[in-house]
Amino acid sequence: MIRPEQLKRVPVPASIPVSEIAGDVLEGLSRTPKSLPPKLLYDAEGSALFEQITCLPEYYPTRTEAAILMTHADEICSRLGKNVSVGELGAGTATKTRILLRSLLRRQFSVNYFPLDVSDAALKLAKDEVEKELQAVNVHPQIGDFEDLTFLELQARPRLVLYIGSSIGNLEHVDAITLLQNVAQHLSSGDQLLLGVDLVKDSGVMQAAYNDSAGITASFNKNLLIRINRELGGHFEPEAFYHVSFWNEAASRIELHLESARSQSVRVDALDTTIRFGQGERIHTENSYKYTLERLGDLLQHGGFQLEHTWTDPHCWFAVSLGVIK
Ligand code: AVJ
Repeated sequence: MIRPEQLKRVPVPASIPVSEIAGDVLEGLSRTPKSLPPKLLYDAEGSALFEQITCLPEYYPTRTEAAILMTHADEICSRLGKNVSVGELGAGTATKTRILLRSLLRRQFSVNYFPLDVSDAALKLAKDEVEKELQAVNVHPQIGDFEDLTFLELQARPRLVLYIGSSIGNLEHVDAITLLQNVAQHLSSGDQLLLGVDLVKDSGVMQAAYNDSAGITASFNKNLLIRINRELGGHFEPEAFYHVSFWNEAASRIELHLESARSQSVRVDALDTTIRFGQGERIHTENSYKYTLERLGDLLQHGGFQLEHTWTDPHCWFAVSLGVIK
């Protein structure tokens, strides 16, 4: 098992234009039940809090996936095409990616690596860290979201696309399939996808990971209110909301909510509106879908990839799957 402190970490700031969050916030808080898109959780402060989450003793996904990558990096690389170029969706600071790149460089002279992320700052760190350690990797940062994946076509074939870290767990099933189909559309026969997803397991283990005893996940969740206060002139009192997270068995997901401790009205200046909350009323802020191996196979297949191999940890808590375009 890898200790969290063995993984080198750097804070990841992210940014979304203000106008975009105004529309999302107004729409989400006008809805019944109230909800906000999970991407709003990842501003600079939220991304730094998520980096802290990844080091918590209760938060198993990051270190479990890193252990899978470390244990099987050579075998994973042996299943890749000859002389691949590497693209990565939501690369962040590329901490786990370096595990794979190290191993890849034992099989090919150099690697062209195209990390895509919304955060300029994260990409700069990714480029610095990767090029400092691995001189034979040429980093070509791509700033943007998953709407525009044309950069994949700039990559020399054969291509490997990384989508690790279980980020796909934030998406509804249809959206996850649509995203993979989108990726597949920019690829050619023989190109491959390495996908990391969190698996269904004992509900106590999953629930502890999203309700840590240090309260970091609660701060991460409430940071959304602080962000609205800062960027939209909101008047939320974070102490007047509880962090609520639970396992929704029927939907196979962990849900994060913010629950109003009392009935209250909150003014948001930039939206020129006042939002009313009943006592116990919740804002749904994030979903983290957990897969079974069977549903992971279906996801890849419906996304346009043929499953080649899946690697898991000894507890079968997390899975890393390799798929190929036929
Ligand atoms: C970044 C989506 C992979 O779902 O585990 C962690 C987000 N939220 N704790 C996850 C998250 C609260 C995380 N992902």
